[in-house]
Amino acid sequence: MTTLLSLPHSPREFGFYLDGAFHGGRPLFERASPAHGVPVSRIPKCTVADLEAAVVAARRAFEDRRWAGLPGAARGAVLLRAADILRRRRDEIAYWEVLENGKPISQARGEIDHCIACFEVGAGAARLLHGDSFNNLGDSLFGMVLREPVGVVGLITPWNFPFLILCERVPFILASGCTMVVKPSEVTSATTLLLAEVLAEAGLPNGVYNVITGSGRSIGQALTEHPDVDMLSFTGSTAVGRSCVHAAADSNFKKLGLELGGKNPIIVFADSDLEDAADGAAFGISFNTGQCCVSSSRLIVERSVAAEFEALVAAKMARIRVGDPLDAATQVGAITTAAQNDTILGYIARGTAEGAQLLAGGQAVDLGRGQYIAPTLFAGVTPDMAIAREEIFGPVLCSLRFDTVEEAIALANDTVYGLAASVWTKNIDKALTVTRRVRAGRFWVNTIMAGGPEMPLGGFRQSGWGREAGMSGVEEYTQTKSVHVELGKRAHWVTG
Ligand code: TXE
Repeated sequence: MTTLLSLPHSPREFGFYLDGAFHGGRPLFERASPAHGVPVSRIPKCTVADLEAAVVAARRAFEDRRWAGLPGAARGAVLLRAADILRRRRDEIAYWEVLENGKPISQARGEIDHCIACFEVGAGAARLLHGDSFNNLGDSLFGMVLREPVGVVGLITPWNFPFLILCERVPFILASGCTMVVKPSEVTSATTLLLAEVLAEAGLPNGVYNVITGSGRSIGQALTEHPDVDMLSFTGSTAVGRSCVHAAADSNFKKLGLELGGKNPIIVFADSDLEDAADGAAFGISFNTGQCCVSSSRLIVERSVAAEFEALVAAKMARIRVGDPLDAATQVGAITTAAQNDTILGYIARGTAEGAQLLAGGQAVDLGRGQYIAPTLFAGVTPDMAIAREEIFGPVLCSLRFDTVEEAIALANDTVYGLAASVWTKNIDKALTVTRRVRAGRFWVNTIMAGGPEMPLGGFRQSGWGREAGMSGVEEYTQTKSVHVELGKRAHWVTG
């Protein structure tokens, strides 16, 4: 039996969050549910002056040490309380994630569970964060390496995992002692604002977490250029990532963390459990409708089993339940924006025009309202095709074939990206050789999309800079200070 949640009767109006209070009075942007086409939220279009005020509040909260000056245990306690409140509000936050993003409710609930874990790991990281010491500099010199928070962080998040990407960063930024100004995607701002309620109830001091909503071109750009923001963490397109690098260079050389695109390989050897691997391939590209930076979008399959394997994947794709994301039985929901929907359909048309063969999907799914695309598999793809090279960010899997391990590795590395990769084989030599030689920040062997916030996340090459989550995630928001202490009397330089 499945349950279908209902839509809100009218759109909810949200305020932006500045220095511990919600504010209104700005023109509103109305967001419609991409799955249903009805308005669900009204989000303020903040001004650059609002952003300015938020940076001032975050700066004040950082400099007076109301947060950074607390023991790590006290910061950890706030994060643990936030985890408890998220547990209590899990279904409500998941519901808003569905309304604005279009992802299935069962998936959204699972994501909130992951977010709770992020806060718990962040709480531990706050307590464990430490520097280093050098006891080997000779008897007269002692060295300490202090870890200090970077300062005011600007955080720009995308629409594909509005709450999850937020929570893979916020607890770690807070654990480090930094303060922040968050600019969520204009189409999925609600849950970032709900987190403000959660953090306030958990006891986070005012001014530490601020949310300024609005467009990327105005508010996002101003945040990247702001001279009083010490670090910027950006997740989104490679093009905007590049503009963040320019903006940092042209303003104050702010530190950058970037998580950008991917064109992630899933390598399947003939000796793997083909049923398992086919399920992994169908899941890896269909999860979140393929709007996922770590989606496994390039299938690289050993030629001797390729036809059999592609048929297995196509059959599984045909059985995936695409539907209303408020239905608990749905596995694949709506495409989040009309622009993204057009982009994906455009790539599907291009794949056909380039001569690839469509084995599954390949068209929009008509549910009477909203925008949906069927999980799609192209066979006969060659490395020069646009569908094999460019990030589609939709449920479109492209199959390429190989004969040798070296060829598989070369195909996997034939991309400007390096976010994630997956290899399927029962042979330990092949598994480890591929793992060592393929350039990607996250790797899965005989599984896909597995993991928790204990492990660092991030990309090689044009997929980004820096690492989020785990101890690496909290260290990312710190900088080290090397302290040299003279023990006893220093030998004088001026001797004449
Ligand atoms: O991303 P944008 P879009 C990829 C994916 C997708 C493509 C375009 O391939 O098809 O990007 O998506 C803010 N200065 N990914 O156009 O524009 C914006 O408001 C500062 C991969 O939606 O990069 C939002 O908050 N900020 C990806 C955020 O940047 C700006 C996730 C992301 O939007 C800005 C999303 C500017 N000039 C898309 N312009 C991943 N790595 O997971 C926009 N923004």
